Amino acid sequence: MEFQNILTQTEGAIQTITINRPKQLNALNKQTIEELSTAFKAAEANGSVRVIIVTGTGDKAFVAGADIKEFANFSVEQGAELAQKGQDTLFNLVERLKTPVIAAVNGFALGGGLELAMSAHIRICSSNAKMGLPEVSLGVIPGYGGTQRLPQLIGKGRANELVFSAQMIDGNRAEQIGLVNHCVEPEALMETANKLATKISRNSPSAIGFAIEAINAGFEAGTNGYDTEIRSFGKSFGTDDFKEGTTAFIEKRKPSFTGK
Ligand code: DAK
Repeated sequence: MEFQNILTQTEGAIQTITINRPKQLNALNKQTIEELSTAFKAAEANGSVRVIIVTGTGDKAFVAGADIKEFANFSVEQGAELAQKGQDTLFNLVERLKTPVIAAVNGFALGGGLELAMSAHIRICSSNAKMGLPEVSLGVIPGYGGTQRLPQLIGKGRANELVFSAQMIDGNRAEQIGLVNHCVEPEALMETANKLATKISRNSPSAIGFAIEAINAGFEAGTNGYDTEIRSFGKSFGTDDFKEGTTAFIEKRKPSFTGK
């Protein structure tokens, strides 16, 4: 697949998607959002990709936000329409993928950049990361799910403070408050993400997909997460992965999962 603003690289079961607009600090313009959407869908459809890592080119920025030059002249209608479209095309899509996504946050993750990282299932950042939702300093609010996912991750009070103050926090603070799972030195970022991805890739893809569905269900209005868990738990008994996992245990060998 030909992309202009992103790079994809697959090694074994791990696909790395790199946002590649370094001159604009990897800001998300419309085309980049569309390319990311296409790449994530393709990775999910590719049965051999078991974990996706998303990161940004260089060590200065993961993503410095939505492309300010592009949305500066939007009207009320365009704003709402594009927020809906963006959430469907990329941010909700990522959160709902059955293939786990790890965001490897190198440098600035601001606005739409942090919102993308928060849509991922797991976040690892480098100690030089700078994260925040500065939208209110531009006269808008976070429009790609930030007002919902930030309080889910760090609690309402802390989210209120970050959003209202538009302040940035560094990687260590982000780890302290649970915004990221791990904060590591910049040179260890990709290695740490890859190690975790490798660990995840050895487990049952179908069970991980069911787990993502059940965990997400608990955060969806009008959905009972416990009911989803019961249904998905039942479904997992019908998979080849379940047969393989239990047989391998009994035979005292490592399982070889197919994801079916
Ligand atoms: N958009 C476009 N270009 C950006 C950018 C951005 N978000 N961030 C940086 N750049 C560009 C700069 O304009 C500059 O380009 P040139 O002037 O050289 O052509 C280049 O990247 C390098 O940036 P700086 O020269 O500013 O680099 P510094 O090291 O001095 O500063 C910085 C780094 C990250 C502190 C600074 O660049 C900065 O404050 N950037 C903006 C951060 C920000 O406010 N991001 C936007 C957050 S709001 C929507 C839904 C959601 C959203 C919008 C619309 N709809 C549904 C419509 C979300 C909005 C946001 O993300």
